[in-house]
Amino acid sequence: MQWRALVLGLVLLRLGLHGVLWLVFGLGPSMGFYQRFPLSFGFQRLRAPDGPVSPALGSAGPSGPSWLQPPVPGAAAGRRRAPRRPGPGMCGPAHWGYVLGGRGRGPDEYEKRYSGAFPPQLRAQMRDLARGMFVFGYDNYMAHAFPQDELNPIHCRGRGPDRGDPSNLNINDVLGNYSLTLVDALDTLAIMGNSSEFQKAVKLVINTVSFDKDSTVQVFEATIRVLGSLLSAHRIITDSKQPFGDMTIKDYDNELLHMAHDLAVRLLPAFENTKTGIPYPRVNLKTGVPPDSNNETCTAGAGSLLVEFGILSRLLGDSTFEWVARRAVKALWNLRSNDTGLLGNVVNIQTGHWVGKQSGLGAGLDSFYEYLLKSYILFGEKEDLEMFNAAYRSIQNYLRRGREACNEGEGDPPLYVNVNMFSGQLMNTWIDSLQAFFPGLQVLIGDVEDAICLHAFYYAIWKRYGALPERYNWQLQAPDVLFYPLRPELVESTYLLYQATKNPFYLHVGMDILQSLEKYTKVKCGYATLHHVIDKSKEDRMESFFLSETCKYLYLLFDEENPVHKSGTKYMFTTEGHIVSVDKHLRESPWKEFFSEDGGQDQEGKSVPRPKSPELKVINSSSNCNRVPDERRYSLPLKSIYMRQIDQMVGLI
Ligand code: DMJ
Repeated sequence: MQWRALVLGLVLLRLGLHGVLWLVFGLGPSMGFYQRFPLSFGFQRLRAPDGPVSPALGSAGPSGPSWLQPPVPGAAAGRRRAPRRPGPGMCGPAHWGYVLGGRGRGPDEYEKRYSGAFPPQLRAQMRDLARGMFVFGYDNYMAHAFPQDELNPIHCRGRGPDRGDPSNLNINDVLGNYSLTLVDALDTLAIMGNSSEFQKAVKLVINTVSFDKDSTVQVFEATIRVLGSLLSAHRIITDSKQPFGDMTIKDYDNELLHMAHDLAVRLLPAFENTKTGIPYPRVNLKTGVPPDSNNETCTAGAGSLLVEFGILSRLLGDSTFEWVARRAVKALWNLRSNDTGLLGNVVNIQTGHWVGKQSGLGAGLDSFYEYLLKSYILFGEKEDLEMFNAAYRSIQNYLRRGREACNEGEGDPPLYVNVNMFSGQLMNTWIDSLQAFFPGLQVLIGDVEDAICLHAFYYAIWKRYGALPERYNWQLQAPDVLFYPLRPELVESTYLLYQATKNPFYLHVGMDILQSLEKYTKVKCGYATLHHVIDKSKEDRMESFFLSETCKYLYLLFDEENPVHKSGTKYMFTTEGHIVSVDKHLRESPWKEFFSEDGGQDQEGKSVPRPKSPELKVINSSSNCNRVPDERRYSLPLKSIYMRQIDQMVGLI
């Protein structure tokens, strides 16, 4: 009989508790005890102080985040107006602070952690840590890997193209047997003020690197990592002001520019025999486009060549390179959806048919957007800006989900999702780590508010794993693809946001990133790719962008006095992080009238012949642009309740 008494007691207790909850919280019996207990105060629909139910933080709500829903028509246009203030009927930040377990009066944990000053000694310490990181990777590459392309940092060996397996594109697209890591690292040496090593490295490149190689590489990778670096180093050497110290090379005879020219000529076959003008994705540096070449290319790969090709053309006075790169951009642009204005991520270069209809900001499209804006900044061609502005509008209309303003209002924080380019409908629920570059681009166009929010989302993911997983599923709050190959994108955005806001928050972010790189990726001879961001197992690979971008942006973040910010020259970063000064000479294009308005085809769809190449002619650079200092200060760039919200949405707290 004892067990019956026990059961009866439990039933009575449950009914009693149910009754108390019903009375105290006004929960109707129909909601069901088991359904609603334990009560989730933070993530269901909240009751606003004055009555009506307001949609609040939706991430753990029954239907998931509001990012699953299509954007409200016209919301993007509204976002460009002044941020909305919470009205009387809205669930304002103060209320959320309470609901989310705000820590009462006084500064909460976010304010305590991030709002304090970042002492100059600590900044210097972090700058030295970033420099040490670069030096450790670079010295080990030189000791164990040079003249091969990459360093295997765990086994202290070099790595070149995978000749045994030509289909190993992960390796062969990038490694051309041309001392990639050394070439890619050149301007980082200059930015860090290491003139002796810069001079030594340039001479090594001139004396030992050749592009006459039987290597089939991706046109995009060879362009951004090698061509871009050669051009950047050439400009540093020939800059009459020498802001980084003495980076001149005795008897320099434009060798790096000649090498850039040689490489670009070897890439040109990719632009031939294509019906659309969109280039083949790969070429063999000796023999041109391989006979079995793939006709499909990603949009970013084909459409982000204009910065490097344009600089080369303008330095040489030879329109060829800019012409083919611009023709590719326009051909892609003309294939955008009539309805949404969006582009897909993979296209057939002969038919112009979209093979990949996903439109997003990450892999396959990222640098396409970046180079529309950066080409305009560098060359001043209005059509580039017009394309960028139109693309940005479509992105806001179809990709952006979440609340209207970053730092005001209610609902989920803004996030940019992947959609079908024709319908604008959500295609999946992941974002990738490449997309973390986008806040940096938003800084360049002055959309700092939105940049702050998106950056905070990526930083929250970083805090959770000590790295960025290649793909993160925001619905499952878990990584979809687990590796982290030392990518720079989050650091890049952190650096640019720091430059725009001067808010010490971004120094804290940089310190966090530096420390986790040291902790999780440092190995015997360098820094290793994380194979798995959760168990922190590693792969024996250090990609060249670790030295050319990740270390560079970290160093610049903490090096307040660096000539990149202080010299009076305006610098722009290529997509591989190479600096180019924004120079009036690059804005002169004597061949403009030769360019076809609609891309590289005539009425019958035949390729328009390229203009002839004049003789090699060097236009020296000197800049006269002045930086406008940005004096804005914030207490926290993103209000702490929103930081907490984001941390909760990635399952961090
Ligand atoms: C770099 O090679 C470039 O930044 C490129 O645009 C894409 N991302 C890689 C590094 O992640």
